[in-house]
Amino acid sequence: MNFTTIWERLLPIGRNERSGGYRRYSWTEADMACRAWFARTASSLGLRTDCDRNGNLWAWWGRPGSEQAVVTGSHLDSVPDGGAFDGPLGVVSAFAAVAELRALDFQPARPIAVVAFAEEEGARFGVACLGSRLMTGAIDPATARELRDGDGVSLADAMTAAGRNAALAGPDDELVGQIGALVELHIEQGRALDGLSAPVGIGAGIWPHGRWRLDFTGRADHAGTTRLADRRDAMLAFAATALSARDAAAECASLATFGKVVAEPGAANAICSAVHAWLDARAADEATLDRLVGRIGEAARQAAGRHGVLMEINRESFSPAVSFDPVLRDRMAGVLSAEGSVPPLLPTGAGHDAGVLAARVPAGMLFVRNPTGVSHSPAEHAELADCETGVAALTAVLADLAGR
Ligand code: HGY
Ligand code: MN
Ligand code: MN
Repeated sequence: MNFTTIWERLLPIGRNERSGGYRRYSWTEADMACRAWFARTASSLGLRTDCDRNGNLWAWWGRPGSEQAVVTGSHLDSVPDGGAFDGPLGVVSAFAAVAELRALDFQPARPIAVVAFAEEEGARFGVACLGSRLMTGAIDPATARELRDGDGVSLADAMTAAGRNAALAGPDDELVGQIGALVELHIEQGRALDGLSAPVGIGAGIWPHGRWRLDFTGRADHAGTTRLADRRDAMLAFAATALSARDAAAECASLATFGKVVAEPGAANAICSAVHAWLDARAADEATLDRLVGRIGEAARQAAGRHGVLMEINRESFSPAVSFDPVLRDRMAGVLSAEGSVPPLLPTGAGHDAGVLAARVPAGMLFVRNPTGVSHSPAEHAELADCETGVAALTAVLADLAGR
């Protein structure tokens, strides 16, 4: 069973024919189909599968808890109309690496586990890396259970509907204690490797980043009869804020994005009563991130004041800066250098479950070249040859970490 075989069985699941993007949101039909794929693939490799209290999927080679395990994997959920590789490349590569080791009759000295973390994108319930945060105690379970999707369905309801006992969701110290090291392989969400003509890189760290919800409350009115001077237009306050955010990001050498906006009531001939907008902000360090978000919040307050609109800003998700474990990082570099070229060290602005686990266990990342750098888009792509190089790199790293 090789990479392509495993990859092609997952590829059609949750893909939207019109956009060509993926709509794999946690605890939906597409997610359940992904979970079934995970179980079939694991079983065909002779691995024992488990779904933990937080909905994360595990496939075990060896008995959990017998020794500290070497864990590898990523996530299967997507952003709306995301690409095929963000997440799944890490899970498929993990299965392919295990298949390769078993074909070589490798005898691991400690358990190896393939993992697929739940709700990494936060596309349905708004908090990134929800499954790994719950597992590591990085989010309050009661808060998490009450997170709601766009239709008002809570995480607890969604898990219950999928046959899970949501009341159990929460820290899993026993499981975390069984992890000796975690390595997540992921498509690079950028073009550094392409610029360096390198197929594989090693993660150095992750920028601090977060999500803030901004609510602009104006006054609904008729688009065709309300004088401009009489309007309290939430849309104008939001629009001014979005433009200010771009300027603030440029001045702070950081990133700010409004990718999700909801206008109420959403009628072409009615002035908005409210606009709800989600800011994604990222910076090289937390002080800069604080400064960036502070400036955007101030710009929003001023814009709201100019338009007679109320404004509230609330943080919904935050990921502190991550530096991956230097011993694991250097050990992976040594293994890959022995196999050929010295892999570049890459910082990233993209969040990952490995970044959440890094607070509790030695964690590291391998990146696979993305020729265009495009991600969170149907256009996301990695060449098969680079994916196979990624599998070979992960196989060598697992053999080293789980070897005698
Ligand atoms: O948003 C991120 O950085 C990741 O894709 N969850
Ligand atoms: Mn992503
Ligand atoms: Mn990802």
